[in-house]
Amino acid sequence: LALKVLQARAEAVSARSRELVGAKVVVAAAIVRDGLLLAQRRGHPERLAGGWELPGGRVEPGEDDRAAVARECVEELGAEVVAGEQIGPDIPLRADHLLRVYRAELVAGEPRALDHPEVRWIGSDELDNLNWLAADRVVLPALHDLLDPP
Ligand code: 9L3
Ligand code: MG
Repeated sequence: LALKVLQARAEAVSARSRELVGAKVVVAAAIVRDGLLLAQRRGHPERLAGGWELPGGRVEPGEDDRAAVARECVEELGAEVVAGEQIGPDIPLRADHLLRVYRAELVAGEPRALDHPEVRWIGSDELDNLNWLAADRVVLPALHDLLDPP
């Protein structure tokens, strides 16, 4: 319990310091169903096209991280999810952005690629073979644990 309290406090402090330095948060969803993870191939922008990622996007001003995960999944996948625990560390992106990945449970709808060219359900044996964006690669160990609990 003490550990939980400390973790919650550390999180509150880091959220506050992000606000103070103006870092913007990008969230992504790790959606697992039947032992498979949903991955998305980006079509835009040009610089990232062809790279694979966990679906998601920028948190809007005043929006909660988990609300942003849910909104992005509706926009990009046409599916409803409930965001749970963060997976892996905060990952620095270009400039003043950081990426946070949340585990997300699919609650309604069948994910479809609405914003990008392709979504695919992948098994743990395929995880390392995709052309992941550099930032998303950071959570590969955590994704392996998610698909194949140690
Ligand atoms: N990004 C990286 N990995 C991800 C996501 C969802 C996003 N899993 C990066 C790509 C963009 C920026 O964050 O540079 C904003 O994402 P989006 O709003 O273009 O999806
Ligand atoms: Mg996006």
